[in-house]
Amino acid sequence: MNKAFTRTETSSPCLANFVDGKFVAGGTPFENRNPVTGELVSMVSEADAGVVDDAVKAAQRALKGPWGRMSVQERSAVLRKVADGIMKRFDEFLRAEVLDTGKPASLASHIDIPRGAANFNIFADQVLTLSTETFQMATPDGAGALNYAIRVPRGVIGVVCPWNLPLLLMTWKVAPALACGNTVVVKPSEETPTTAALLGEVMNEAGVPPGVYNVVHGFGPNSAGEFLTRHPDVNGITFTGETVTGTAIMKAASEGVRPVSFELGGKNAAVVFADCDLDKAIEGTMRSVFANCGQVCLGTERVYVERPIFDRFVARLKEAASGLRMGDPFDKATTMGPLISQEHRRKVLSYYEKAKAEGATVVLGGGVPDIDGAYANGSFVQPTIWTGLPETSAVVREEIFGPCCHIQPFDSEDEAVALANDSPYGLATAIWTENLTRAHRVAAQIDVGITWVNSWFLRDLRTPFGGSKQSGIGREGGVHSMEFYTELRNVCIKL
Ligand code: NAD
Ligand code: 6OD
Repeated sequence: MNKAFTRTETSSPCLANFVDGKFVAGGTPFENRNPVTGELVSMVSEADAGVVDDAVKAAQRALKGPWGRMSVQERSAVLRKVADGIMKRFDEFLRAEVLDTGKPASLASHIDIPRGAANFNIFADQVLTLSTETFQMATPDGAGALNYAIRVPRGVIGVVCPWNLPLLLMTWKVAPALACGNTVVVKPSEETPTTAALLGEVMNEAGVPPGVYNVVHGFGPNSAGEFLTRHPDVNGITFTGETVTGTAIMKAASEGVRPVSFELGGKNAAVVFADCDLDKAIEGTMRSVFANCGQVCLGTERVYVERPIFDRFVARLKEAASGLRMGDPFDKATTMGPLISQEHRRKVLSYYEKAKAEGATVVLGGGVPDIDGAYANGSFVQPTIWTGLPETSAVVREEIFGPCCHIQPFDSEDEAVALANDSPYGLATAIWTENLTRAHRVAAQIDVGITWVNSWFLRDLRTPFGGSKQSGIGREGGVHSMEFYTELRNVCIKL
């Protein structure tokens, strides 16, 4: 049986690597634990250097097999079948994502899983309309020459993914890479390996040839992540994760001068003007701070509010955040899950302690919730709001990646822009104002890749997505993804 989970009568289920269309065991299995209860979800087979090498070799072979000979139309049709395959097994993907991440099923069922499928459909469309360029040039003999560019796949793409939106972020890379005719070796996060492996079953069902999509499980340094990114036959690397990991991967990619596409960390600001629609600003900021327990790269951790509405805004956000409910992710009443792991909880709580030590006013939360019973071993933390910290505080400058924000007043538009820009990161911002002239003016001045006005995480998948400064290299989405996953070759014809 070619299934993601292998099981013997005596052992717990073990999630396998997916290489050349088959599920294969690797080295020593590691544990995947549910962050809601701390219980074992499954064992996961860690790919050793040999398994990673097998996966890369299979991906190289597949470039020259039926995949490499398929027309763009055929590839596009196969990708649509992959999207259909995810939707057919929606409940299975949903359960796997919820068990791995602990996020509420209500969230994963309207974001993670449908977007996993949508990513295949959008790039199946996109590849059909991809164009290149032609230039006619004069030559001394008067006959001229014609230049035209053709697009070719880059080859084998190493795809290294984080744990916060596992299926969504992985397919956001895999779908355009495959649409362009590449093959991939995916290294999902060690925290959330299941949906990447399940997708292997869907790939087989959809008729994706063996070796086109491969999955290797494991960790970063001295494990599958490093083996993959250092592998000389990987032709390009796409990575989403922490900026510090991006730095390590960029060093690995420099051997052999391989191109990289990076979506990295953020310390995103929201700027709330006094003329905003306060109800909408509170609803949007609630999502941007607390959705996915604050573990969204685009999430807001710094909120700047114009002074006349500062006190009202703080009180309203506190009231709304007090209504968040933690518990069983499959219960519709649950609106906030745990952090991904006990290790991440220790990191977030260390910032909660720093905030107190640096003299923050703790408006809400600041610790661990009083949850007992089945969830006592979960990695829950309280939704937390601070005011009163200096802008130099580590809590205001560093990415925490938890359900928390610091709120600071401002007195002028220029001051708000300067505060928002005072960060080594530049991923996203949300501006709340009913004055559209101001919105355009401020949006143009904030040094980020993505600005929302009166909304947050409203996604058109054709638009450029990515970060400035230390938040990334390159843009994903629509044609921008295709730029990374293809190489342009110019053909010059002397007429
Ligand atoms: P992470 O950087 O710790 O891990 C990401 C992946 O890299 C994992 O699969 C990990 O095993 C692997 N890895 C770690 N070290 C490696 C190494 N030396 N070589 C190769 N692979 C290695 O990130 P995370 O904790 O999984 O995710 C959270 C981070 O991701 C946050 O910083 C968040 O802002 C960022 N993120 C950014 C975006 C974006 O679009 N900009 C989206 C989601 C998450
Ligand atoms: O919506 C997307 O395409 C995307 N890449 C979202 C990233 C969220 C980060 O946590």
